[in-house]
Amino acid sequence: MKIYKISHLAVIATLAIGVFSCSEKSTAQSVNKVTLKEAYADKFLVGATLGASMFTTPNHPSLALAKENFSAITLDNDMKWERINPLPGKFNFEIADKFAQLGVDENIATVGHVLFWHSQTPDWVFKDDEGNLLTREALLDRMRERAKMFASRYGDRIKIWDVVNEAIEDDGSLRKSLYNQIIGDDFIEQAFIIADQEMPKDATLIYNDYGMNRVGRRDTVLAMVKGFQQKGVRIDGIGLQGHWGMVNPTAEIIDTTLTLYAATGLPLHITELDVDFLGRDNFGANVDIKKLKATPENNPYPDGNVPPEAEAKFAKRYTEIFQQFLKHHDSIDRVTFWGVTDGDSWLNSWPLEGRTNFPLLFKRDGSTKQAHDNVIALVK
Ligand code: 9MR
Repeated sequence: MKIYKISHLAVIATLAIGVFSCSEKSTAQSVNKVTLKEAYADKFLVGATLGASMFTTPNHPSLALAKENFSAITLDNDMKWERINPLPGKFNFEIADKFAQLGVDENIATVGHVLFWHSQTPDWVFKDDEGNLLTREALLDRMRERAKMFASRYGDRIKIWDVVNEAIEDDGSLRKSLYNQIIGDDFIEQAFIIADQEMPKDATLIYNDYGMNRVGRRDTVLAMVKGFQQKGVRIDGIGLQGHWGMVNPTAEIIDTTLTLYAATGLPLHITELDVDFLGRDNFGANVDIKKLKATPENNPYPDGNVPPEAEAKFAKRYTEIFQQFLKHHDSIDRVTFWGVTDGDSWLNSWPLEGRTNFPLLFKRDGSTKQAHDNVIALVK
């Protein structure tokens, strides 16, 4: 059992004490409603992603909601290479420091996102002083420096790491990123070897990707994990992002997908869950897709008022998703939502700029949706 599971148990203990000792002082929400982290405490961690503004805006409401409702947190952007280390030798640790400390102060598991990703990585990372692409060895050295930096600054506090993100295409081929171009087809393996050597031994090292149910990607990931296990290359978890639609992937496909990944013996992490209420089933979560325009057809509720029938449909979709997570809870260590409230979600500006989307369990005003209550009712 990983260390973050111990803090998970602490959540249950704190709860038990809380019920007897301080119910009068608790907020209305915690008296009347079981929170997500409480409801799922003996199943898996329930997480949410936090953004920089939650740390820089005094009393940001999403931060308070995160503390109250979630047992794991991830930073959406501020540990990415372009943010934390935009130029050689220049580091911005302010937000990541606050994030890591929040985890300690609130006894919330923290996730390091992300060591190596082709996106949001500055050009200088791949080039030498003359602007030429680095050699394989020079890039591997640069990656090692980054792993060392994270390990020395956060290794004692952040115990779950997305080591490589989105390196495999839908059809199962390796993404032709600069990492792949410079290092070669063993880029993912080299990244995990570096992470194993540099990150603490009690950290959970994860391969993370979207569309993990797509047969091409799925079979490549399964073969890769099997290969790592046979060769003794350390990998500690499989991350399924979960940027899903209102219909796809179906419950049946989620079931099959979780069954197949669980058969590797590695714990599964649902790392970036949201349901695209407005529809995007054909776009996946590929950040390279060109941005389109919002129209009244694809942005039907700009004032935020969702009709009850649509709210009920959304609740039903989350219910079927969590039914699958519960069915597979022995294999799942964490389910993290990509954002706290609808207002925080990246889906308000992707793939269409300026939409009012509704992908999460908390409304813009912080109140809970029927979907939230349904998800909790499943474990009562
Ligand atoms: O949530 C992030 C958003 O604020 C950024 O604009 C976007 C840029 O690519 O990245 C988002 O997070 C992504 C995550 O790091 C990796 N998986 C897909 C997520 C949504 O794009």
